[in-house]
Amino acid sequence: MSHNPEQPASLSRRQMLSRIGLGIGALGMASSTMGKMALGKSVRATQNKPNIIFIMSDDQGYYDMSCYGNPNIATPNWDKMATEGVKFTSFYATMVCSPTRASLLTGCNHERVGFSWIIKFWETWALNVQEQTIPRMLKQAGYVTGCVGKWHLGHGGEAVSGCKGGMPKNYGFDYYKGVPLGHYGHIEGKRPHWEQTESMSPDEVTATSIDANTTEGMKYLADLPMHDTENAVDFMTRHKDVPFFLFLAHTAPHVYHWVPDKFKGTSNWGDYGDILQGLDWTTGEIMKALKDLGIEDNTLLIYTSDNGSDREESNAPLVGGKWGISEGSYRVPFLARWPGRIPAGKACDEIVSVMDMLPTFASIAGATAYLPTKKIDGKDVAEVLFDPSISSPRDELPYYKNKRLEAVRKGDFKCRFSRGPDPQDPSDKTPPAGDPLELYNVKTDPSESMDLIGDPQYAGTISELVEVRDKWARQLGDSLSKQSGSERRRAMGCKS
Ligand SMILES: [Ca+2]
Repeated sequence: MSHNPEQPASLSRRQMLSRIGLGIGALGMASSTMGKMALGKSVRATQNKPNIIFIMSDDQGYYDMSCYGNPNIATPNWDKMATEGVKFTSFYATMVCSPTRASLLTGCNHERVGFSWIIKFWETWALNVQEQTIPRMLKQAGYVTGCVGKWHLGHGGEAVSGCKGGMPKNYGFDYYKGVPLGHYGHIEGKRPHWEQTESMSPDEVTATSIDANTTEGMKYLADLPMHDTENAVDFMTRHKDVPFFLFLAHTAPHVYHWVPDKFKGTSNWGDYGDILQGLDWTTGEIMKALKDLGIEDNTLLIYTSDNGSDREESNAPLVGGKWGISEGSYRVPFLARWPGRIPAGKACDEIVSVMDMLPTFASIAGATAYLPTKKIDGKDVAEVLFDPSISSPRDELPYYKNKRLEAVRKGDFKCRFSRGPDPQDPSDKTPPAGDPLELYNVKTDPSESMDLIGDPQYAGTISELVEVRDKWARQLGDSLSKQSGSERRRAMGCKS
């Protein structure tokens, strides 16, 4: 068993109330029996408190929507979001699941909050509850907050049975229903499906087993985006009269590629295309619910992915894929729609990052009084959403891969740094670790196909990028240059 080096030695005692064994049949039941619950401190008074729905898929690449150029799939609902809102073409997540989610919720680069890599099945660390988060901030500003779907920010280890301090309600969510890891985790054996209702305490959870090795379990997991969407609509319906924040985190199109029955054979792109078309349909259900509930014009709806696809063809024209620092790993689709506030049918190539969401939502929701007191990295990009022709306040971005600062972008340029020659291979002539290795203009050449490193006219650009790299390395560390970073904060342990 490996341990996250960020994890402190003292571990809190698990106090988890679970009622395991309800059976698969109970899973599809929506929580409609709860009836209307108004947890918000105030009723919606003005447009100053719009609802915010943030939908994030798992491993969906830049080319996995027809509005991003893929002719083999039909994604009319994402296309509708693009037609009625703004399509961003330089939006950055991170290279893998947990770091992006930590970055989203805290407004920080994932390295700042100790989230260098994925939380594995057997690991017992979690996002630190001391961090201010989007749901806690918005809750303080009068919102009701819900999370549905994939969590992956702390689960307590092998049993995946919940851990004090590591579950969604510990971070400011009023409601959660979903899987603690991804749907893929269930192929390893029975894993739980958690629910934390509005009336439960933060450490309390109802856990129901799902086993992907049964026909019933696999069918349920294949249909998980539909079940999660049903639960999301249920949450929206319960709280339509107060401002709400909903984080809908889908488990698809991550491997394994289990196709919902309803969408089998519907695309021209195999099982994977069928799954995408099913996911697109669920976004249509969310938009339909917004309209039916009469809250469409007072809701900011965002759709994005947590990292690029591990299928390179899903990231075209970007190169590389999940796990790395190429554009195909970090750069993902991002659509934002808010009728009457966000202009319709615009594209925006300004740099925006997942870490910008927290300050942006604070601005949009009138919650700036509850911004984190600790340092964050996010920028308020609300004005870019409202007017995509203006410059983004973000002009630089570090590309970390598990504590290695392998690239930075500033303005139009991205420099990749050497990881050094293979010590086992004397013939490897790769430059020393940390040396500038490749330079690309990723605005005009997002495919990273024309290396400008040897062109003397870019010597100043390279120096500037090295300065940016050194600044981030001093703050958040860089194992390539053996710096530990003076501003890193810790994740936390959550094992009993
Ligand atoms: Ca992912």
